[in-house]
Amino acid sequence: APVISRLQYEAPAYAIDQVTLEFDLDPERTRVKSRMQVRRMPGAAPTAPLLLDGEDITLQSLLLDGKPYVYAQTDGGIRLDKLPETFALEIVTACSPRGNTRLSGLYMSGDAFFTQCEAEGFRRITYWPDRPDVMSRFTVVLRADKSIYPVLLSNGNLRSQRPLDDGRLEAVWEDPFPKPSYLFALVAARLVCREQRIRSRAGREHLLQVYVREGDLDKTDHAMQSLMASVAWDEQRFGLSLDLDRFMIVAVSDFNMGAMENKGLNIFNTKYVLANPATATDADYQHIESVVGHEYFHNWTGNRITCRDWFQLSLKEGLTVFRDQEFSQDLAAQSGGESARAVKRIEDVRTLRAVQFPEDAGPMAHPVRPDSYVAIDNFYTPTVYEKGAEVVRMMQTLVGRAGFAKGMQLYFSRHDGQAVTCDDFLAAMADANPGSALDTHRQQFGLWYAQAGTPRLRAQGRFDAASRTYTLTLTQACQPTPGQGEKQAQVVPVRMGLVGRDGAALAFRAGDRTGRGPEALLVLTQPEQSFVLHEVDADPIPSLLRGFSAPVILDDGLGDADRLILLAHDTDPFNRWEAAQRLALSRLLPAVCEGDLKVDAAYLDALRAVLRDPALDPAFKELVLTLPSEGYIAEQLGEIDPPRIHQTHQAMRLALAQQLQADWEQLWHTLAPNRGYSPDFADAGRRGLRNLALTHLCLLGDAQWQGRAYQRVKDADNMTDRFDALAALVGSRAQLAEAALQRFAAQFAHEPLVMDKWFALQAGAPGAEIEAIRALMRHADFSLRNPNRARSVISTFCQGNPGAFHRADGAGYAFWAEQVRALDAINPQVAARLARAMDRWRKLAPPYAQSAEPVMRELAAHPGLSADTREILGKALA
Ligand code: HT7
Ligand code: ZN
Repeated sequence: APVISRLQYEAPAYAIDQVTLEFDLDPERTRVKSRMQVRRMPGAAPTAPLLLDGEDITLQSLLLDGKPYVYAQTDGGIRLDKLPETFALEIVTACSPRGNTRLSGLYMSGDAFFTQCEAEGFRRITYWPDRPDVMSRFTVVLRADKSIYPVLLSNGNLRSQRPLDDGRLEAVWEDPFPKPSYLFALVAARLVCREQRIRSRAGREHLLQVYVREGDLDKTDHAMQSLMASVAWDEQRFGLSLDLDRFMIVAVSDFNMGAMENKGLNIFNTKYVLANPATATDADYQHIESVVGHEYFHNWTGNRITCRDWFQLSLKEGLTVFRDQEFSQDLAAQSGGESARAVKRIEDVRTLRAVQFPEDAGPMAHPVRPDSYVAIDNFYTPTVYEKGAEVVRMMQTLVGRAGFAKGMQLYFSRHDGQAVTCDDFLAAMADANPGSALDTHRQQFGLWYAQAGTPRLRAQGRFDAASRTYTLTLTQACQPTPGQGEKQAQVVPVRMGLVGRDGAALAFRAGDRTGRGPEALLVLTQPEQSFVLHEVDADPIPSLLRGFSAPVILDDGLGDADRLILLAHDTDPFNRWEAAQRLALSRLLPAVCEGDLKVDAAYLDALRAVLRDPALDPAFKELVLTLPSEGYIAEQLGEIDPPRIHQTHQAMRLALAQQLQADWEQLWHTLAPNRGYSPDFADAGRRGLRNLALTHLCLLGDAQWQGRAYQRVKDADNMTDRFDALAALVGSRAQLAEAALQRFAAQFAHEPLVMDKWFALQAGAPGAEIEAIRALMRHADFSLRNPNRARSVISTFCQGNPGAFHRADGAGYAFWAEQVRALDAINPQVAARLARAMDRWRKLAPPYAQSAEPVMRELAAHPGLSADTREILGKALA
C-alpha cells in the first residue's frame, strides 16, 4: 500500500455543492443512487480530472448531465476526464452491508443498519472524493422494510416520512450545513428513544434524543443528562450554541471505536451510552459524560471547522479532547470543589503517561501532526488525541483562560465553514494574544506539532542566601525518534512554586515586571536556560511543572527527604501526587533490578498521613495510594522484564496492605455509605477509596475479608461495589473467586456490557494462563466479530496483563500472532490495534525479545495481511 505524505497535499479540483443520496436498504444488496452538483474550482486547470474514491462497491451506472459517460478505473476508485465546468453527475452503486465485517461504511449490527465513515468509510458506500476538504450539502432519502426498520435516521432535519405501497418506509433528511463525507451517517433499525426538549441560552428550542434498543431505555438517563450539560457548558464557557433543531445519539453494540460525531446524528458504542446503577460502574458514568461531551463539542471543533486533510487530525481531536477534559473538570468541581479539578487532571496525566509516553518512545512515535501514513486509521493515536490536547492546554497556559477564549473567537470568525490546518489554529490563538509568550514564540511553539518524542527536562537549583536569590537552571533534550534524528528546543511552560523545608510556601519574585508571590510561569525556550528568582527567604524545594504544565519527563534532581516534604505540604495537589508516585518508583525500580524491596517507615508514615488527613478528598487519597502502573514502571527501565515488574508490583501492594492494615480497616468502616447510590464525584470518591481498602484487605488472604467481598458480590446495590469486590477476589486469587465469578455471570448473562467486564476481569487476572484465555474464547457468548468482546478478552490479556502475557516460552506471543491474523481477516482496524501490543518488544529483556522476534517476523510475512496491520508490524520490526 502506498505511503501518503503530508507535503503532497493538493487542493481539490472540483467542489460538490449539493448531493442527494437515495438508499434502498437491503442487508445483502443495498442500492445507492447519488446525484451530485459538481463545479470546477476557480484556479483548477480545465483539464483537471475528477477523482472519486470507491472501495468494495459495485458501480451499476454513471450518467453525466443525464448521459452515460466513460470513466477510467484507478487504484482506489475511478477518474473522469474532459469535464465541463459545471455538471450533474449521477452514480448508482451497490454494496453488501451484511458482508461488511470491517464496520467501516454501511454495515449491520444485529438486524439493523449503521454507518461509520471516518476516516475513509464513505468510499465504501458510494464513489466520492472522500477527503475532508470537500464539503457538500446532503439530502438523504432512506427506504427500508418498515416492519424491520421502523426508525430511519440521517443527519440534519427530517423533511418527510411516509409509508410506501410495498411495505417499506421512506424518510427524507436534509442537513442544512455543508459537511465532509466523513460526517455522513444513517441508521435504520428498530429502536426506542428518550427525548428531551431544551431551550438554549440564546432562546432557541432543540430536541435531544438518545436512541437505544428496546429494553435499554432505563439506561439512557445519564447520557441525556450529560448531553444537556454539554450543551449548557459550551454555551457558557465558549459562547458556542447548538446549531441544529434536533440532536440525536444512537447506541450500537458493534463499533470499532468509542463514538462518532456525525453532524446531528452521533453514533456511539453502547459502552459510552448505557448506564444504570445496577450495570455501570462509577468509571463508566464518568466515561459516558466525557465521551458524550467530546462528541457534542466536535459539533463546533471538527464539524463547523474541519480538517483540511487527515494529517491535521489533531486540529479537531486534540482541541476536542482538551475541551472534554475541561468540561469534566468543571462538572467535577461543581460537586467536588477545586480538589475535584486536580483529581481529574491527575487522572488525565496518568492516562497520557500510560498510553502516550510509551508511544512517543517506541517505533510508532510520530508528531502530533504526522508527516506520513499508510492507513490513516492507525493514526487515531494517543499522540494525536492526548498529546494534542496537552499542546492546546499549553496554549491556554501561555495566554491565560481569557486569552484562550479570545483565540477561540478569532478562530471561529476566521474559519467557520472551512477545512483548515493546525497552523491556522495556532495562528488564531497567537494573533488574538499579541505580545503573549505564545505570540512571541509562535514559530518555535509550532514544533509541538512537528516534532515527535517526549522532551526531557533537567532542573538544578542554587540558593544564594546573601542575595536572597534562587537560580533555577533548566535544560531540555529530546531523544531521536523514527525519521527525526535531530531535535530542536521547544517552548516549555513551567508553572512552579517554592516550598520551604518546614513545608510552607515561599514567596518570590520571578522577574522585574512581576510582583512577589507564591507561583510563577517560566517559559523555557532554549536548550539550557537559567531563571533567577528574587526575594527568596530560605533555601527552597522547587515544586516544578505544577499541574503538569507541559507534556515532558522531568528530572528535578530531588531526593527522598524533599519529596516527603512535597507530598505532605505542596499547595499544588498535582505535585503532591507526583511526589508520592516518585517515592513509590524510587522503591520499586531498585527492587525490580536487584530484587530487594524495601518499604521503609518514612514512606509508610507519609502515606498514612495522607490517608488520615481529614482535609483531603477521598478521590485524591485513592490516587496517592495507587502505585504507578506496571507499564509506567517499565517505561522507566532500560530493559523490561514484565513478570519481574509484576512480582515487584504485587510485593509492594502486599506490603502496603500489611503495613497499613489498620488504616484500611478503619477506612472500610468510616466510609460506609449513608445514602443510596449516586455517581457524583463525592460519592464515587468515597466508594473508590473504600473499595481500594477492600482490595488491600483481600490481598492479605484473610478469609474474613474475602468473605465480606463475596457477600458484596451477592448483595451490593450498585455495579461499582459489586464489581470491585469481584475484582478484589480475583486479584487476590481467593478461593471464593470462582464461585463469585459464576454467580456474577448467571446474574448478568443478558447484559453484554457487564459480561465484557466479566471477560476482561479474567483475561487480566494475575497469572492468567493461555488455556484459560482460550476457554473464555470458547464461551458461548464470545465472538471475534464484536470489537468490545474481542478486546475484553484478547486485548486485555495481550496489552493489559503484562505479567501473564510475556512468558519465557513465548506462548503469549504465539497466541497474539494467531489472534492478530484471525482478527485481521475480519476487521483490520481492530487487528492493527491489537498488533500494537508488541510495539515495545525491542526493550524486552532476554529471553522475551528473542522469542518475540521470530513470531513477529512470521506474522509480518503473512501475504494476506491488511495494510493497517502491515504498517504497524513493519514499523515495529524496522
Ligand atoms: N472522530 C471519531 C473517530 C472515530 C473513528 C476513526 C476511525 C475508525 C472508526 C472511528 N470511529 C470513530 C471519534 C472521536 O474522536 O470523537
Ligand atoms: Zn474526537
